[in-house]
Amino acid sequence: MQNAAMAALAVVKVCSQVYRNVAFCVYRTREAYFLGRNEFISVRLFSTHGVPNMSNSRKSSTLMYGLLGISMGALVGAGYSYHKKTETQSPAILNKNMGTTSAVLETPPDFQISRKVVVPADNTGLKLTLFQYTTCPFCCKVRAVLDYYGFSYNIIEVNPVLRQQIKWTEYKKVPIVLAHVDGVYQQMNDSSMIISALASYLHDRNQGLEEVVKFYPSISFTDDDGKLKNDILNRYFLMYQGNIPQDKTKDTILKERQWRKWADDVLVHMLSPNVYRTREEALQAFNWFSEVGEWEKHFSTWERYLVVYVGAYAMWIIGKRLKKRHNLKDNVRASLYDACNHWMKSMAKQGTEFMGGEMPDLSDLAVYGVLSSIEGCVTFQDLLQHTSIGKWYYSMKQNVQSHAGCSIMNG
Ligand SMILES: N[C@@H](CCC(=O)N[C@@H](CS)C(=O)NCC(=O)O)C(=O)O
Repeated sequence: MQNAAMAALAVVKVCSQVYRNVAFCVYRTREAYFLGRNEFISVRLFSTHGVPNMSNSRKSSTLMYGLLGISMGALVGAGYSYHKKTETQSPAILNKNMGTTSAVLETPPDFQISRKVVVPADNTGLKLTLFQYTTCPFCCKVRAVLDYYGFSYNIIEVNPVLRQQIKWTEYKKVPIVLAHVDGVYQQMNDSSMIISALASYLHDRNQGLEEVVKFYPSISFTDDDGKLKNDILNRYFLMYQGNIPQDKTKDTILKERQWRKWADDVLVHMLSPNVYRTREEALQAFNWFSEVGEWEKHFSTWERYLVVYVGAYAMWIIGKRLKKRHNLKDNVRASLYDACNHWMKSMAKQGTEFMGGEMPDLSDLAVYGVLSSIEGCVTFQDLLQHTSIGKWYYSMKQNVQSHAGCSIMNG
């Protein structure tokens, strides 16, 4: 924006200068012409005062041309800046049709399964595989949903430094989920899309998962800095296909969507600056990640030390940048407490145990999932001490671990 304004200003200046010069030349030529022929015409043409005085006439006509020049310059400048603006905006959306739908694999990538979660109630036959970092908040969110509804799934722990386990895919983030449908493997990227697709599928299994996934295309576009981005714009929408569940209203659907988005856009950004607040806390956090992610089992010793020590130091530095980028308070804990108090107060206002009412909804699962990613960190202990979120959190944990939402598996 600043560049466009500077360019417009420069063009206005140049144009008005050129116009002044051109106007002056035209004036001189016309002056010479009319002086030779008919002074009256010359004066009438260039002076509105009708005083047959050459110096007045010259001044006013210069003024007029100056003004004309400035307005033309401004016009050209505005046109130029509009052109520059539209020039960078026009190729913003790069997809020709509907965006890119998630990939389908004939054979699954061959990696050692880190852990198997088996829930006998799962009758979907989807044989889900989750590629994850154990303590990534987005992966924790997906696990919270899978566990709550009672899906069986395999976990493949991805090495956060070498990331060999996701070399097979162009999408370079975790979580990724593969689902076995009709003899092939449907890939799903992005935690919120995975959750929306699976929840939509559970709501109405007549729409096959491969069909549901097609409702979440990835759109490619260039952002304001000209960087290529991919985004699933409707990732928080559930595909009810006009068949809204009985216990939902338009308002509760909207509220669930907004809080899910809040979990991703606000709450998640509180974590790193808090967890990596000091070097000691960063190291403590990484040691807990290593323990809970069983890095000793999955990675070689040198890989583990590399991740723990280099990771902790790097994140301590990055945490400070993230604090600024996301406008956290100087005391970063206060921002985290504020966010959690906001969540708790909204629930108290509703007078229900969960944001979803009597039972958790996807927003409860999202907020719980995000917070569970720091459960073993000093930050989480501080959070329990300084806010009243503990009761809701442990109630959520109990519901998730007992697969309290699994009744949906049977219709
Ligand atoms: N919008 C994505 C964000 C996923 C994400 O940023 N994941 C991080 C891990 S927490 C990641 O994989 N970053 C790339 C990397 O580690 O190289 C989602 O909701 O799944």
